[in-house]
Amino acid sequence: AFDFAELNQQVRAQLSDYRYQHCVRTSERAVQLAKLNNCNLDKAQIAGLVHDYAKERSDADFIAMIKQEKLDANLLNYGNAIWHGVVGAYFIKYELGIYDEDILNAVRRHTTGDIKMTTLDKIVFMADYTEPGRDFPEATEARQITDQDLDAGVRYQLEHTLEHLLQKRSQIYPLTIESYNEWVVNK
Ligand code: DGI
Ligand code: FE
Ligand code: FE
Ligand code: FE
Repeated sequence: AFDFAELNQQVRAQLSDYRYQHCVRTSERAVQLAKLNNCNLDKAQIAGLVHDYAKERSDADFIAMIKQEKLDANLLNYGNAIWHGVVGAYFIKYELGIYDEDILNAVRRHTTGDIKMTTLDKIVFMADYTEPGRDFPEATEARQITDQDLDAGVRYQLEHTLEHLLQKRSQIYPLTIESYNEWVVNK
């Protein structure tokens, strides 16, 4: 049987306490959303726990992995905010031995969303944004919307995150824009 307690310890060992606690809350929130949306509870629990596993790795580690896996060279123009999901999935695969592509894809998509998202992708994306430790102004509304309608939650997060990034004049990753166009504009 899969040893969730062992996985917990491996995640804990890689992260500061506050980020580990965020991962635990995201896992619990993902299970809650999986129950509401008829999704596999084990995959939601695991994906929620590991989604930020690589977040405290060095830039050098990410750059080495981008090269090793021959990932899109455009990734090199971004940084930790984008890398920890899309590149982080490879650390999860090789170091934690999680080969389930449903889980790995949910991790890959948890920061930017994607044009097409599975129910598990949406659950991890929204669990990360609405776990009880989130205290930004939109969190309460985001929780209520997400509990009622998972897709509406995805639209809400994509819209508010892009707004936030524009206000900060952050560099926008192309997939972030593509997700926004698909979910917020074309729907
Ligand atoms: O890892 P978390 O903080 O739990 O949450 P996250 O992975 O969803 O988002 C990490 C950060 O990345 C968050 O501050 C929003 C930001 N982000 C999302 N899309 C983009 C982005 N940052 C940049 N620069 N560009 C993006 O397209
Ligand atoms: Fe993250
Ligand atoms: Fe997220
Ligand atoms: Fe997170």
